[in-house]
Amino acid sequence: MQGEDARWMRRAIEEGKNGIGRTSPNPPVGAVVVKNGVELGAGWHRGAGLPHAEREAMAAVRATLGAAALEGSTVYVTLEPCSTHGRTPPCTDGLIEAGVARVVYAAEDPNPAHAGRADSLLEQRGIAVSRGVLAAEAFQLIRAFAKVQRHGLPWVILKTAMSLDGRVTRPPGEGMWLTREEARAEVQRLRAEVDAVVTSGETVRKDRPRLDLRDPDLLEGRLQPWRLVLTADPASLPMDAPLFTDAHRDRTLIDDRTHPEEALRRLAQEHGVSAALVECGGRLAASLLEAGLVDEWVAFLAPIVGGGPLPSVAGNGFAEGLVLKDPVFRRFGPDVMLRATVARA
Ligand code: AOF
Ligand code: ZN
Repeated sequence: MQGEDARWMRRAIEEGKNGIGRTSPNPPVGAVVVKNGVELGAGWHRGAGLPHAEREAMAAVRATLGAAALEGSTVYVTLEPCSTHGRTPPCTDGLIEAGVARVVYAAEDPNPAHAGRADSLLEQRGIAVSRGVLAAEAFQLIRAFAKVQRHGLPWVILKTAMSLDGRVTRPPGEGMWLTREEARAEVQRLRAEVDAVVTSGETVRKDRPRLDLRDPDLLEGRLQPWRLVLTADPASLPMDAPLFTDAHRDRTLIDDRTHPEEALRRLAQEHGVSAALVECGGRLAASLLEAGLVDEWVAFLAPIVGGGPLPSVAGNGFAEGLVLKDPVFRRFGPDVMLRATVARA
């Protein structure tokens, strides 16, 4: 039974991954309906205001096999089913009405409106409940949502790139890119994972970046990310730069660089941002690390000698007590990427 449960939960997690970068302020969630060892249907939460994963999975079963097929089935869902009305009706009611026999979920809902309520509501109606199956894996799906629920701040991914001599520039006349197309395609995928891209006024002045999604496949079912420029001197921003003039300029925000925590808090509270990607120069990178605002670090290393004065992280003492956990290395063309979560020792 336990091996079976883990197997189906893995399947539900795979479904849930479809929602990454699409569901904020809600979490990505996946669900699978199983009966007699056979998958009857699966679904994932497509966005805030749309049906939750377990309702999507049950709807898939109704559409192909009819409502009666749900009776006596087991529903695997990566997150504890919700139990109060939000934008949508409670999933506990949906599961009860469908006549399912058993509900297996992975992670507890960090939203206090739902946390810890599903078990007794379902059990009172004769539905067996198992919780915690693959909870750690499923938590990876909701870590950004959990950060906002617990701290009111988005999950922040810092992206840096540097040459072998730790610089962010190339010799004069060689162009501005350190990394090649393969690594830059990965940065596009990173932008698709998040709801906002954060940069500094300095970077906007120097690089005039677009900080948007270019690939129509990545844009499918997603909005362009918010773009937040942190600056102490808004008057010095080049208002003819793409961020302020392109088709989604209404999703560009300017905030006070001297209070980055407040700016990030506003992103979460006012713009529904669960995850943000920081793409900036060394000074802002260092100040966010020093302020303990970074949750994950994606560092690219390019096999060139840059020269020039600018290191990819330019600060003092930021490394005190910082540990990088669960590092993953990957190669993109000639470049190398290290991705790890940032924790305090
Ligand atoms: C679930 N299944 O697929 C998701 C859940 O405003 P609503 O109705 O969309 O409710 C949002 C809350 O529901 C959200 O804060 C989180 O606690 C939970 N998300 N719950 O049972 C799902 N996405
Ligand atoms: Zn729900």
